[in-house]
Amino acid sequence: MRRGLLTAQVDELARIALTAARAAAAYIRAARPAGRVAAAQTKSSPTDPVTLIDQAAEKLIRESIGAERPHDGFLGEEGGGTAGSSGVVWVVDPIDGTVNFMYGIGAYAVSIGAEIDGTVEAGCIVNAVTGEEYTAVRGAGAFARTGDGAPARLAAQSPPSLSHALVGTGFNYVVDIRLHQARAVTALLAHVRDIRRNGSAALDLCAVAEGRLDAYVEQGLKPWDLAAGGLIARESGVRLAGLGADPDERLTIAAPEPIAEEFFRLVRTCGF
Ligand code: LIP
Repeated sequence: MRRGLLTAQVDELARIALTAARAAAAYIRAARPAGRVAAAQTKSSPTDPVTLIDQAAEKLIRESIGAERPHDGFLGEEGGGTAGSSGVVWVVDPIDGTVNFMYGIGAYAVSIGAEIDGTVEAGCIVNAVTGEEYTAVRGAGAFARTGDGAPARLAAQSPPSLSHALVGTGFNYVVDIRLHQARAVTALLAHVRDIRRNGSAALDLCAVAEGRLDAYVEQGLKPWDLAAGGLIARESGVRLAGLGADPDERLTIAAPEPIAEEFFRLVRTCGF
């Protein structure tokens, strides 16, 4: 239940998020040099990078949102958490797909979610390479916009059967966890069409929402990986779960009906 916020106020949060995400995506495009981008530092492992552009993009987002909503909380992948007093918390990944960004692989995005009392009420993801925009407000649907076109409503598509499902996934930056995940994905592969490891959880969830993937499974997602993409997927008709009812860092699984329940059962038996 939204804390006394009217629909118009949540729509305003969605507008603020998209304005900040567009500005950050434009900055990322302009700031990225040719060739490979160096890591400024690493986090969970030597292969978990942060670039100066990640950090600058998050600062830009924080300032853009803060200028309009100075009393909100903020949780960013690079800068950590800042408490607010309004009940609204912005959950931000300035570049989801940082390794893709470093290598110049065209799949990295700005992801911004607006959370109220622990529930994401509005969110947007902007592909920083193509400019594609994915937006959603809880209960009002999910939309995709390319170029100057009008936003088109997203309705997830289901494959004819689980054996025809193209499944997105990702692997952890910590090698022991990655090896465990590789064994689980090997077991999964025997039952689905194929997997795709695109390198951005946010864009993978958008891909399920728009039918470019049939399902998604990943472990280790942080709140900023999942906030906006989880809302966009749900609002397109995709079901999400974890080992239990809700997706979390332990496990995030996503698929549309009618394959969702069968896919969830399969994932939970493959050893994730
Ligand atoms: C990434 C995720 C991706 C996952 C990577 C990493 P980052 O986020 O979007 O799906 O497999 O390990 O967590 O680090 O680029 O913001």
